[in-house]
Amino acid sequence: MDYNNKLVLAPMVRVGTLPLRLLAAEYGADITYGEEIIDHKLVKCDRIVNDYLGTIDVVEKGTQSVVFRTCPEEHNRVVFQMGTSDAVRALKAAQLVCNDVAAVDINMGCPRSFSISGGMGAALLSKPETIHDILTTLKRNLNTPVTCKIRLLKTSHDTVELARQIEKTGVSALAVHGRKVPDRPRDPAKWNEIADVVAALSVPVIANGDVFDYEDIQRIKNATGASSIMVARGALWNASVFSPKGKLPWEEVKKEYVRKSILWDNEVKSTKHTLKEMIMHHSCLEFPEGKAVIKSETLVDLA
Ligand code: FMN
Repeated sequence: MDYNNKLVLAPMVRVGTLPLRLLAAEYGADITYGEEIIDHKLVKCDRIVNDYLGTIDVVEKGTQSVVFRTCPEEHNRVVFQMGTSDAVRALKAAQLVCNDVAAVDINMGCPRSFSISGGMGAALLSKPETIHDILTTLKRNLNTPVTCKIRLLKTSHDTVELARQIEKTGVSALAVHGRKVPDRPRDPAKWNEIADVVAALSVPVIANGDVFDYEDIQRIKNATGASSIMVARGALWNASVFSPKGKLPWEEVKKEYVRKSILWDNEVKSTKHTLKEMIMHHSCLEFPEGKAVIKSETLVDLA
């Protein structure tokens, strides 16, 4: 996969399922990440061809819950993001999905206590040997491109050092979220520190943080020197952020999102969560629409 000059939908838990990925791509995203899925969960799953929907489903044994759903239309642009702390388990998990996706990405930025306590996400940032093990094991054994996504370390020097070590493992690209582990989402992303990584590496760096409008894409490109840009909240709130024609009214995007959720039989929890996030940003959950979404139990209720 070519990682230059691309607009990228960021990985987002509960949000980045098939309907949002397809919607973002329709509006102009070139690469679309799925939500992070933990390797422990994946190794308990089966890969099932769903002839009815025309999808490939990764389904948890026993519960039959769909952990990941993809379709041939997105095969060349969907990135499977995994949470892991162990090379052998990561490989076993990745082998289940690697032929159905364009790349496998390892999350090295998640600051939630669940990830950190399991040695995953941002916990990996202070374990360069484990990073090396995981990435080289995946690289050696998969034919699918391998990438990872990091946060900034305490100093720019430390981030660049780690990024150089990651580059040596043979990853196809590195996404850098321009915040440090203790930073909150409202803290401004440090585009200047992403620029230091871009300047030091030959491998494509995907810059991430604080892109909310199409114009911000050029601003972050100028500030970081990165040619590929990743968008999370901007796309959650209005997936048409990727459109060079400018954003569509969010109500229109929301309707299309619900339509796609029904077409692809998206998990209710995911559609509900995503709609709540959209409504909280643009309107208010206390209004009748918000209350109705909160009460909904099925996709039909949500529609
Ligand atoms: N980052 C990951 O690497 N994996 C995830 O699964 C993930 N889930 C997220 C879920 C939500 C709802 C949000 C808002 C962010 C999530 N992130 C995750 C972080 C984003 O990918 C991104 O790095 C961060 O939000 C900064 O980008 P932004 O300023 O465009 O929002």
